[in-house]
Amino acid sequence: QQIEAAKKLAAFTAVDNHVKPTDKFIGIGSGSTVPYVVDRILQQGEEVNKDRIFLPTGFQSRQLIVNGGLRLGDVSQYTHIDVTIDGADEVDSNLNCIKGGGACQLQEKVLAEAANTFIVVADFRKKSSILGTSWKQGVPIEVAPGAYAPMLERLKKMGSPNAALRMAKMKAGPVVTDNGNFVIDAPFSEEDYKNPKELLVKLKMLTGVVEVGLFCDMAKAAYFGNEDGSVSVRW
Ligand code: DER
Repeated sequence: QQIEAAKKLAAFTAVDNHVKPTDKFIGIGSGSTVPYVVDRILQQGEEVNKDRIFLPTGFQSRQLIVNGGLRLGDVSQYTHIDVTIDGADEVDSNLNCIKGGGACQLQEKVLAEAANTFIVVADFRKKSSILGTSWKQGVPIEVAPGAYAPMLERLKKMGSPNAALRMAKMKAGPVVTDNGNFVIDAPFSEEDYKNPKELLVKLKMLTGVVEVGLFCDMAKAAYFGNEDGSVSVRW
């Protein structure tokens, strides 16, 4: 429906604008918007895709590449890639993103950094001026299992009283990431979200942090599908 159409529009527009025939190494993000990215890349045809290598950002992303019959590559072998396209949970007016709703933010950030061009694709719900406006679940923090309890206490003292361990829905116990870690979701105040880079640095200093779902100064552009069938681009 409207949201799916918006995701598809953002993904198709981003691929058309940023996946050139000469691009050989392509990072594929995670979530429910990136399947449209793969669909659009497949529409570029076997001729151009047969010479490309696609790098995943997690198990779901790897499945998209394999199921699409595309060649899988690992960032440990291809450390400099042409373009990575990924979704986001929210994007502010300076292209800072909250990511990690799908608990894949470590590998997503690795692939975003390894790319010459990092592009975000999202539906209209993700387009905000300040982070925390639409995404209320908080900053996803991947944490080593042995450190989650003390980290929760630290987070509560540093401005996230509602920080919580992310519990699984179809499995007893917490969500476990592709890397075998837990996720803490830590909501912050608008004041904190106004300086996402500062918040990111503070969170990275917590003992046991594996990766923080704040992507600052990384995206080159963000494409949003709108309710009215138009697409907005933020540079
Ligand atoms: O976890 C992530 O960062 C993913 O990119 C995900 O949050 C994107 O969300 P989507 O399913 O709305 O595309």
